Amino acid sequence: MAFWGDRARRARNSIAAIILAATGGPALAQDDAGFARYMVELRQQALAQGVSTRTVDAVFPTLSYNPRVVELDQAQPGNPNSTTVSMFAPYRIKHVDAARIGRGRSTYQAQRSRLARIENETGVPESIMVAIWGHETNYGSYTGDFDLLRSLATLAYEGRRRALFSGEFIAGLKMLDRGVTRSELKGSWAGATGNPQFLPSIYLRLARDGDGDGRADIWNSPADTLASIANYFVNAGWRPGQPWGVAVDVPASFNRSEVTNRMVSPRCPRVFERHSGWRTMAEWRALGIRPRDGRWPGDSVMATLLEADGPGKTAYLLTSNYRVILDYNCSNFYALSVGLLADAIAG
Ligand SMILES: [Ca+2]
Repeated sequence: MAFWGDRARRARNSIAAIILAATGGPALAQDDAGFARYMVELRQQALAQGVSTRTVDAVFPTLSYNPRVVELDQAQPGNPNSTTVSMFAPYRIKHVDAARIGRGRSTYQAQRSRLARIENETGVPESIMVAIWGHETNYGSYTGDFDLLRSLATLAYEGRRRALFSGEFIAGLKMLDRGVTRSELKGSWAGATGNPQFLPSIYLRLARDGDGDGRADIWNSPADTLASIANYFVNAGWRPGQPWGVAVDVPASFNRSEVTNRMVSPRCPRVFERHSGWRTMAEWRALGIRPRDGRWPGDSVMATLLEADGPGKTAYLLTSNYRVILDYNCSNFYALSVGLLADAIAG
């Protein structure tokens, strides 16, 4: 099936490339010959950036264009002209469900002493580490089976974000130089690998050895996985002792224009444009915002307001620690779900 499917697709792609070339459109020929030509260039880049000849010689002959990866990349949502604002509630029901909370609690119990030690060392809450693990790979039960280097080489060739993916491809080669095996280098179609779904550059920079055997094994070792997630959070600026945020009620009379955020974030602006400007918790209380479950960070803590399901529904006041979760994956639904799953696991 795959054979015939790929052949048909290659034929279509070639025709599309000819039409595009004839009409003066972008001539991004997505075929095997173009891929092979680009691999010559990428090989030179890898060597120039210090990857060993041994690794380069072992990997390049095995690489081929993966049309499935390009299909998945092009099916990504995120049309910049779209004005649809989705609601959080349906996402929450699907991602913070009883099964994921239950598995999170048993993971928490099973890793208890390890989690406590890492929290002591880093200040990153145990429940947040577990919730990230749960969200990324359902606690390691699904870490992806795409050949990472084939995916990254294909995405680099596709060219939509070539600088990003060629860099990640070369970082993947450096992982092999560090002793990671090719069979371990599996993951999502978009190049994330292991229990915490790190991109190769993140692995090189932030993965940690949590069990003392000298290697950061984010594929098989829970200790290394949790230590690596915590290290990511420390590096992204997690503030110990502060919650990610709290669920709140907003009064009917609330004047939203008073708290509008007029800054445009250079990083994922569509995620941040749904947030209000920053106020202290004391200021939010003075504006009539009330906690839903009694929890309330200190009065001087700064937070933004996010009405993820629109006015009249549960809203959230979000601290700078929420931004750290967004740093891991820049999506409000993702970050809210991680925070809520962490609370459910701890509670
Ligand atoms: Ca280890």
